[in-house]
Amino acid sequence: MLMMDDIIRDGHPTLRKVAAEVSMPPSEEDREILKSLLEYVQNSQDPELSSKYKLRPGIGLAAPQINVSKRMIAVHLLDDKGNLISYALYNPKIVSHSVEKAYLVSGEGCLSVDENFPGFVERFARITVKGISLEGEEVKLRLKGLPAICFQHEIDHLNGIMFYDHINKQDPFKPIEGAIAIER
Ligand code: K1U
Ligand code: NI
Repeated sequence: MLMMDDIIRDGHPTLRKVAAEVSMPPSEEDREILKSLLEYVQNSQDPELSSKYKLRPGIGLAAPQINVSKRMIAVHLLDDKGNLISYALYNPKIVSHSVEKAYLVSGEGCLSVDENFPGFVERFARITVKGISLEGEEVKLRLKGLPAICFQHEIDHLNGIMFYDHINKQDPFKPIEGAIAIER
């Protein structure tokens, strides 16, 4: 079971690397790593487990955040209609995206960043993601709202990009032309 101490923090070189593709079929070790990412986000949202093990709640986690530079992510959250969006994917890829942009009004946080970085993080409003599930099936997801933002945050981790890289340094709350403001 992953703990907060397993999560590397900002400044660690692995967070700035481009992660390697996972070869298919995955090894038993890679399967265990991917399962552990999903288990962390699920446990961290359970009030009893998060308090017992001092887990910072998260809605997603990427393998580089546990110092494994391989293309694996887990996402576990409710969409705006209350549907559970829960996926653990190997080699996730954004295959298409909207021209329209979106951002979270409250900004973003990161389990690998202890500091607060206020500001708007520009994202695509809608994305289509392809990847391979834990069961080895190819999945194709059409996402918008918070799930789309979360997948972009996690896929950025696979490319060595941190959320604050997208914040305007001179004017962190500069309005983003034509973008959808997402409240949560
Ligand atoms: O990748 C990570 O560090 C996890 C991060 C993902 C994320 C944050 C903000 C926007 C998109 C993706 C987090 O989960 S930070 C915690 C968080 O946002 C949250 C936790 C519990 C409930 C609701 C939100
Ligand atoms: Ni993060």
